[in-house]
Amino acid sequence: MYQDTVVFDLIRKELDRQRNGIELIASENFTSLQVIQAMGTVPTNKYAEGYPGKRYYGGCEVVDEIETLAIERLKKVFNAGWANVQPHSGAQANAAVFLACVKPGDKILGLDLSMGGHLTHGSPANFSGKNYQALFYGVKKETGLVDYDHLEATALKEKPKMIICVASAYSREWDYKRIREVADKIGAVIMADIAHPAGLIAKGLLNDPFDHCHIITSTTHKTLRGPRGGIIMLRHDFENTWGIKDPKGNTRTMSQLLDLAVFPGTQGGPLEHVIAAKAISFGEILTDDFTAYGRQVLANAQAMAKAFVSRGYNLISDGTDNHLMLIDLRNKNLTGKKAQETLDLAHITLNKNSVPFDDKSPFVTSGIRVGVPAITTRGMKETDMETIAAMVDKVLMNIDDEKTISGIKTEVKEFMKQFPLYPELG
Ligand code: DSN
Repeated sequence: MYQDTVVFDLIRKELDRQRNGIELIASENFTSLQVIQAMGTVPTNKYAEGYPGKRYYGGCEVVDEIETLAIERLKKVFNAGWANVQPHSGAQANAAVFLACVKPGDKILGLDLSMGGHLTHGSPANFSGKNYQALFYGVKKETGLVDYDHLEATALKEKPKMIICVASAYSREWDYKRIREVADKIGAVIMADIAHPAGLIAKGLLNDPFDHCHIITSTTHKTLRGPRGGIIMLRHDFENTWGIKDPKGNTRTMSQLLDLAVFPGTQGGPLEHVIAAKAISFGEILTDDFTAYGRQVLANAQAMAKAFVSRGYNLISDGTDNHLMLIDLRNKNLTGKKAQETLDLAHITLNKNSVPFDDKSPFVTSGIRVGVPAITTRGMKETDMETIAAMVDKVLMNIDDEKTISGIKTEVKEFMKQFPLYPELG
């Protein structure tokens, strides 16, 4: 039989890259080995369009058990009343919510992408900006904090059908209660896309959006530390109070609408091997070890922020409440693009990021986003944040000095030996 060595060699190369580098991309993490193993298993062979007990194919009795387990564990993780674990990604989860809650041409209100929002929250380049009338709120220039007054004024004037909150490059807490008060004044539904802080919310380490926001979506691979994928949840199964009916004119509960919007609305067969891996990661989140992990993420983020501030870096909003920070490099006379590309050479990975009111394009940017979930999984503590900030600073302050950068690359490799990754894989 044909045995592919080329692809497996590349996978091995990627393992080495992950092992030897410092991963500061705020949306990445390292799953447990059992999560990885589950993804390479036989449920990948199974078609299971539908939901447990209501499938369009025979032979689904085992994957029904897997998917039911994933749903029940996820509900327990977030004290949710209902969950759908089938979305292939966060974007797919959000697409399903749009399909269930708003009609093409309806107004939606989300955080501007250039202020920390997400593509699927109304960006003109995305389905959410192409099919709907996207309006945006932002952050205040002086503080870097969400401008809730602007959000409220825009909502009252424009009456969007849906308000979207939580972000991909925002380091502060959210006032979900205030957003709900606004939404209630205009009868809007709130979608909280908690992809970034989900793992911290799950452990009660950040404000809980579930009682204030009608629908919660997330990815499973960021702070939740599971396989790449998406989820949708409700704590309360809201009746349809937004005038949405099914094609036959029947009023449905929100959970029924969302299930239909995932399948058959936006997806076909679910990835049951990934759902198996999701179930495993949800089991891991329910343990005390994950609580300790979440606490360490917060402690590391504080230590990292302090280490950058002490070196003269400007943090948007002057700090962080969660797992990430956004650094404005303009006072260092650097672009985000140059910083990202040069740090890559030293095997320190992060991403360039627009800062609020950026004067540079999204391809260049004035900032970088730094996150600690992945390095915390590697076992790092507060003192290691100081070491990493010092290495990042050395690269950025010697941006065209190849010798210094290559020296840091060697230091990074040596440093990472203390934090083994998947030693079982040899
Ligand atoms: N691309 C993700 C991030 O980096 O935040 C969001 O989907």
